[in-house]
Amino acid sequence: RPRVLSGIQPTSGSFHLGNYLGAVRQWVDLQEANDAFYMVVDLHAITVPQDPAVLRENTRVSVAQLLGAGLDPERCTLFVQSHVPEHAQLGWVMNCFTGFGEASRMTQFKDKSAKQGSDTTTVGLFTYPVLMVADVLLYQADAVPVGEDQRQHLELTRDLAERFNTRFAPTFTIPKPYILKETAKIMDLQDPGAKMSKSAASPKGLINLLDDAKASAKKFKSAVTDTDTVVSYDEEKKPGVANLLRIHSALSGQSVDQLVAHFEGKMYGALKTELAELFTEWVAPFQERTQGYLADPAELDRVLARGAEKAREVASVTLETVYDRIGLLPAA
Ligand code: AQP
Repeated sequence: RPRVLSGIQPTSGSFHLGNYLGAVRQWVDLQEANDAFYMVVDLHAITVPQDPAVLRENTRVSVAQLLGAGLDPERCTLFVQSHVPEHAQLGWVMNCFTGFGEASRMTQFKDKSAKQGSDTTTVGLFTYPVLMVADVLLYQADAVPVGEDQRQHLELTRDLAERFNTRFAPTFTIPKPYILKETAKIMDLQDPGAKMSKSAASPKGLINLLDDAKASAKKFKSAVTDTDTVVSYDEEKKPGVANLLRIHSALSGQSVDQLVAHFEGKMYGALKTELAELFTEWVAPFQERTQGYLADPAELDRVLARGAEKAREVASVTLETVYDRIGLLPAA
């Protein structure tokens, strides 16, 4: 069975709709026919300041949300990144095979560090993509389901894997990004030129899955569109409407063409109201399941212990091969 691997940061008390539609939904689908490894990447989260108690709690909430979204620990391996020390270990090795210039070209780092300023930007944030390289290569993943914003990091992963394989011997599977065009980039509801992100300029543009559904419905209803009135799909001229249509399509299963026909002769308000209803219907059982998992911390711990054990079985083999290939002396 093909191997898939992906991760999500526990950096907020709730995933947002972009995380879900861009990544987590595909994780759930892919667990059926693949050997799937999914993790909450707490080591990535500490590249920016975190309150220790909040980080610990958010890690649990993240795991509960993944289960609430439909991950099944019987079908996939679900774990926390720091429970598998091989990530940090291979991360260091891959740092030593990454060019400084190469790492400096990562646009996510450039954007984030420009916002933070050089005194608060950590070296960890700079090498974040290299840790992600290690995350993927440890599991010999064939495919990595992510949103569009991770494409460049995946290209770095492929480059480093090829470099290593050429210099030593075939060691790593070269992974492919698994990015679904329709949901690769969910946009901010208030600023359809920017991707939906937890660091959004205005909370009104961000749909958090664990927020009160009524508040989210309001956000859909006040989404920024344009001065036209016809519901049609045009990413360039009508990015706000295009984003709402793509979200509707993802939640309802209807194609964008079907939706455009459905909303013919209706105004934007109809699209927004329907979308608010669709989301509310979808999110209620998701929230209920998530709360259910959070109410049983012992079960959550069992899932994570088993997940880490299964992950280490694979990760330790890769790390041992890498250490051997590069010439580290095995411990006696
Ligand atoms: N807007 C989005 N559309 C589609 N996919 C998205 N992803 C994130 N935003 C969108 C995908 O979600 C997965 C987890 O990403 P992450 O761990 O980087 O989550 P995050 O830090 O919560 O993402 P943000 O909100 O984008 O954070 P900041 O503001 O810190 O950059 C990934 O597969 C990602 O592609």
